[in-house]
Amino acid sequence: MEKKVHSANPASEKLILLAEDQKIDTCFDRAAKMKPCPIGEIGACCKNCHMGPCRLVGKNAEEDARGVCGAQLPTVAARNLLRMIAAGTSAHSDHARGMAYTLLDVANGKAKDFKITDVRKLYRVAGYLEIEFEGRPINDVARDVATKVIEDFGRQMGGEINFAKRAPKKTLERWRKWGIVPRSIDREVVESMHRTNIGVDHDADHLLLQGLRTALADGWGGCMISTDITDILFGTPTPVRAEASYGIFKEDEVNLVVHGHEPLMAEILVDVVNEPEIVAYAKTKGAKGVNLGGMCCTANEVLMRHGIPTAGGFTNQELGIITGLIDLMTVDVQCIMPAIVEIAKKFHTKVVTTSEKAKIPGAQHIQFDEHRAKEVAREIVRMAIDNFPNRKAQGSHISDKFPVIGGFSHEYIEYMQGGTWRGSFRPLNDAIMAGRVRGVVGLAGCDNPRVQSTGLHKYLAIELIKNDVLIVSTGCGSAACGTSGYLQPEMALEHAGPGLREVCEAIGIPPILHLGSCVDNSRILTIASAMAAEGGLSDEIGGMPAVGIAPEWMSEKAIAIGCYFAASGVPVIFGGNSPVEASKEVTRIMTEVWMERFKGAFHFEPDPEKILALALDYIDKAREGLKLKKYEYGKFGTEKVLMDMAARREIRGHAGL
Ligand code: NFS
Repeated sequence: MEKKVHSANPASEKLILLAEDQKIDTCFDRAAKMKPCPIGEIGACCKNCHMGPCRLVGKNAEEDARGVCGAQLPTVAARNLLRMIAAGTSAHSDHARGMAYTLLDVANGKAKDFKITDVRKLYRVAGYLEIEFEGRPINDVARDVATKVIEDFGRQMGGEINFAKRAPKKTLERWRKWGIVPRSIDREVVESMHRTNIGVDHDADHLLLQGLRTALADGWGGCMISTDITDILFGTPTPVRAEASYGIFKEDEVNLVVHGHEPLMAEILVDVVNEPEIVAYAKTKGAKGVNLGGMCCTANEVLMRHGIPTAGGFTNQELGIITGLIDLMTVDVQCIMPAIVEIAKKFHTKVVTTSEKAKIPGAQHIQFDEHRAKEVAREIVRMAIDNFPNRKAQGSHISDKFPVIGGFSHEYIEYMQGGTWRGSFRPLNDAIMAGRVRGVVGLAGCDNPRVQSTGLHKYLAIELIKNDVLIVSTGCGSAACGTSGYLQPEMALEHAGPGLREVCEAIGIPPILHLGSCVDNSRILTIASAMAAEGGLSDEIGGMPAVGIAPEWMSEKAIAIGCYFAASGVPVIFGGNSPVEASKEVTRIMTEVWMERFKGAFHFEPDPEKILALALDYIDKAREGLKLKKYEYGKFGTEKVLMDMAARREIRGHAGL
């Protein structure tokens, strides 16, 4: 029998085999041993009260099966999904709340180690919020911005979240028509938990509409607030060189890894690791310095702004430790496997939890506090340095790594298409209209040990760009592309179809644009809104030749993201089995009914080839709906999207392409 390949990343596979040899348990072993519960997996298990858990199974379950209270499958599957959306929304949004509080502290002079880095972005956001900024002190504007977005968490008496009006007018009108404009983030999460309590809301469609309202509070609330404030505090990303995969760890330096999601401490560490006293201290322990690396979405945050290298996404966290080269790993919140503590014990690695919200038995806890950020960061770096001499000649010092170009904020993509004053989405819209670019896909979400990890991302990334589809990627989608070498513009251009390649070379962008962390999926919403405003395509997000794909999703956050894209008008395709498969009615609502109402849909499809076919079909149908030129490989109109040579050279030089 052919041996199962666990990961599409050869470096990961080497580490998995090494772990097997040394009897080190990883998520890949656990995924093989722990089969998913077949009832819970398809959404047919209700455990919302203690008369159950009730299993709604059997022949004709949709019609016949009932829980003790009488709940039927559509209710149960819809409630389960709504709880996933609420959990995902709360995660992103709690992260955003921390960012908003930090901005307020900075404005009030209470977080002295942070500053407002991007005043232009502050003004842009102030503009969205209708806050006066001309001629006012920066801190006053920042205070007003922070205060106004903080209202979005707890507004009580109806109303709408502030950034809903950043959506195209027609999109917003659809939301209003169906009553899904979020009132406030916390309120939607609380109401979702209330409605799914025993004996409250039993109408699947009604529950799912609340799901969309909650998801919109995530996308146009939590995620967008987080992206914007992170840009204000730490700078809006511009193209930057970095590296990806395990080869980023250095033999002769202290390797400190930041893992999790919140960028606050990681940003401070970027400065602290290069302080002369720190470097001198590292030398006293025999290291040349301190090498900062990232994991998961914290990695994406600091890669986008500083070129800090990434060891990869979700499934790389245990494997990174097995290299034996990580002296200390800090973790804050989300997507952190508690198993890393067990693996770390087999090596010399120290795991340090830093969030007041998250502790792991066996890990050391050092509370991060933004009011004394540098002090805490220095304590952690010194701890990493002190651990360097304990490194053993153990583990597998893998040297594979790939160059990466990241840092594509929506502002920069706009700038690339016409410069500071003429920035627009005209060239991209024109290229889509002419059929050079067939459409756009957002490739996002987790990587997953239940499939050949990162393999689905890799397959889809290459096939899509071959088919002239521009990819915007985030989170572990970006990590999967980065650790495969696909975020090197030359490599991606080599695979891209002729139309896409021509456009990318003309504008000076690669075919796969790394947009940032998972909360930065909000940048895709902003890009889609800008494309609608630009004209020539759809005048709302719905109807665009655009699709969202999360082929290896596993997190509840991914479900919230999928739903906010669907509600915004984007057809979404997730890999793996459907968590609502038990109910045909719920599946119908999420595909057909949402398409009619919002021009978005949510599919689950485990077969990657079918995901590709479905995505291309959606794109082609959208092109047809917009009466655009039929896409034909290698054949496109003669419209020029090109700028003059000087402009091209300037932009490409800036991007380092
Ligand atoms: Ni988003 Fe998936 Fe986690 Fe980031 Fe990665 S697993 S849902 S991409 S690190 S949040």
